[in-house]
Amino acid sequence: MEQRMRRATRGRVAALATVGLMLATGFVAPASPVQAADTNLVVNGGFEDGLASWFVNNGNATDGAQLSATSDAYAGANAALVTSRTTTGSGPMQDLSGKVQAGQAYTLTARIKYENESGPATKQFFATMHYGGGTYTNLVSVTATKGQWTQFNGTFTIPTTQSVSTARLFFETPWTSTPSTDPALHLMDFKLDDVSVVGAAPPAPASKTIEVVGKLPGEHNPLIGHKFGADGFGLVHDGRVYMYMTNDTQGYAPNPTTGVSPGINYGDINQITVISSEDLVNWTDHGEIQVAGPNGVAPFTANSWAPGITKKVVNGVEKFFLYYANGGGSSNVITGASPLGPWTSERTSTLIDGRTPGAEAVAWKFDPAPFVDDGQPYLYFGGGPASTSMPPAERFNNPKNIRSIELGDDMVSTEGTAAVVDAPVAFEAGHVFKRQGKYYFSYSSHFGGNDFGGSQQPLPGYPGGGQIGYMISDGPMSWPKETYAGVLFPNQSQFFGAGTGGNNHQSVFEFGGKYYFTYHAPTLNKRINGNTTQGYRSPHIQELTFNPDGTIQQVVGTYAGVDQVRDFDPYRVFEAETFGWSKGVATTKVDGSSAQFGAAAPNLVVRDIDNGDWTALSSVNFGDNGAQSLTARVRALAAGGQIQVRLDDVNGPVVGTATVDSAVGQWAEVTAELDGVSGVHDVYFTYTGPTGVDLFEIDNWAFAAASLDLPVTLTASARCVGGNAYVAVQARNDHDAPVGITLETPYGERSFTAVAPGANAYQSFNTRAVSVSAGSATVRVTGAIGGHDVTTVRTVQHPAGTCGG
Ligand SMILES: [Ca+2]
Ligand SMILES: [Ca+2]
Ligand SMILES: [Ca+2]
Repeated sequence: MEQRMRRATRGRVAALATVGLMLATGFVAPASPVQAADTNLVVNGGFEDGLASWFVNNGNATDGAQLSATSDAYAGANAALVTSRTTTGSGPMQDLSGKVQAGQAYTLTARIKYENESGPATKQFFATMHYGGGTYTNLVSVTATKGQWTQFNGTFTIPTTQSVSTARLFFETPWTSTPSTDPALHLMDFKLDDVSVVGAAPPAPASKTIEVVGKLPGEHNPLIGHKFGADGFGLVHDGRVYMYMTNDTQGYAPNPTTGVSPGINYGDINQITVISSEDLVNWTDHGEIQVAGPNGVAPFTANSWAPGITKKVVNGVEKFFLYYANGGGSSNVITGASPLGPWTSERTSTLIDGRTPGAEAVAWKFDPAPFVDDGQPYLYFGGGPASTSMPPAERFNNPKNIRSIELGDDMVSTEGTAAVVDAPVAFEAGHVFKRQGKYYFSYSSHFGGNDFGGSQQPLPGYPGGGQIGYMISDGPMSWPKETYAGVLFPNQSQFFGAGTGGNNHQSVFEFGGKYYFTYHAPTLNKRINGNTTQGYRSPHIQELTFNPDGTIQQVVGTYAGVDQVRDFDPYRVFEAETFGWSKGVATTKVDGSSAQFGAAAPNLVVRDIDNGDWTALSSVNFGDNGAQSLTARVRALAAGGQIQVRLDDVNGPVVGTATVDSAVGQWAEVTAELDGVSGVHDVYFTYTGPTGVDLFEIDNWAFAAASLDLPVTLTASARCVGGNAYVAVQARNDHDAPVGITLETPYGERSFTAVAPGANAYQSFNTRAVSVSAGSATVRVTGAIGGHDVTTVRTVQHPAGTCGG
């Protein structure tokens, strides 16, 4: 079937190639769109980097050959040699997907040579494009003479209707279904050199930037509106909450025209997204950890879903252990020196897999959630279809598919045998926290179906599909079904409506004396695409409250979310990738460390800033004395950009403007003088400039407080007492609160504490000489202004003085 398609395609292609040649010879050259851009799309076309970027066509299962480098080159030191060809299509291939474009014309050149003694005196060769499936198009052909380098040199135009999502260029001999009947004629070895495909530059990758306001001003869910994140797991460390999430944005690929992405493919995901906050409303984007895959921290794993994290002191060093699902089959852990890394792998194979004692019957050995109880670490994991050895009703109600196991003191090994967590209607997402001596296990329930014994009745009180149930126990490894306590959170679609159903995954953390519940919902996906969502999930948080008997009050999902737990402090350097709300921007990791989080932490910048885009901070406390200026570290990308500072609304009054007039392409600091900014406000940074271009990127911000000086009135004099000259210094406290005052002279110093408003500090210093030259005294005033500790240092001059002789 496939081969017949190939044959049918060939005739059509020859005609197209002819059209291409007409274009190239100038018949309609003035209209040709391609001649302006001379970009060679082929990498390593001269094989001077060996076989890098080349492989053997494997479009059909029967295709096969050996590819090697040869020093018998047309040019340079190397060419490619293909031997052991099994089909006529078996030849050197390079992937041009994402580079060539429909409707564009390209010029293809290459040099080819064959030499087999038993072969024909001349032989036709094709340069062919495989567009995926059974679609092959011959682009350019040449008839070579045995033993001589012969040049491919032609032009081809890709039809406007051709899908180019797959486009793989290769070299072959003319097709026949039975090449083995005459291998000398059909399957000869050949050499290839100097391959180029020149034409329009590759299109820029489609933008992933979320253009809608995904988190509405005033609302606190979803936590972020500029990217997705699922399976959030909260960690509290050093006054901040860190959220680790499955990077749902990784495979997000909105169609540039429709704005709709293909549905989420978990197989694409091998990164974990990290955000953090000290107030639960303004979140800093720390980017992604490349956990799995060939370039990952743990390259022996392929995926990184559903992270769980904890910290523990091991051998005197505090470390952070980030567990994750390597797809459904196993779980693993990487180690961080801080919540933001750097990350290393202490293992060379997965932590939880088919070898884990007690986990043999668990279908999906995933969703690992760590819990440390007074230094003893545990891991909860598992889920998926119930064992078919159980009766259908039991498979449905008590599938016994989740496990608990002790971790070793090193946190990267297990000890003993995993024990069953008999969670009713369990599916995935086990998690444990402890409160007032009781252990709480929460989990996500299954959706029924054949994996759970078909259509069955849940037992009274047991969860429905896709809900978060929980159990309360006296021990971290003791979870009989009798510890089941109810549904802690119904399916998110109950609160967020059409398009927001599906799986869920939760965690619980304690912060500032309150408990918080994390879950996900495709609410940002819904804001982008309406009720037909594609499965891209966003992190949410609600407060978790308890009844007097320790049971949990069922959580209600809201866009309002949780209260901001503290005002934002603007008087420091803080990352621009921190915001409560945003519109139209994206972030990207850059080289170098974070000005706010230190040398070991990654640094991001805000990018894709167009005219009209904005970012905002919630509840910024400028204090009574107010702010004097804003400094931004920016990289101009166009002339004429500005940063406007507004209060309380995206259309609020502009209280300061920074003109981004620094050199294009260079990082620089720009400053806005601020007028009348004091007290607590939401702050909107609105971006303006020419339309149609990215204006600038922003790395970090710093507000400067209005200058803080303690008011004081100083006087100094010289006097004569008993034949000695004295220097007298007086300082009056003009502040509205008590201050400390120190008077310093070459003849001694004196300190006064708690000098009341309007009161004086006074001291007459004996010079122990009959005269004193004119000089100065230093006065040091310490106090507080608007909650800030302030020291003001002033000097005061005194005249010369002589005791009369
Ligand atoms: Ca070469
Ligand atoms: Ca933008
Ligand atoms: Ca930054």
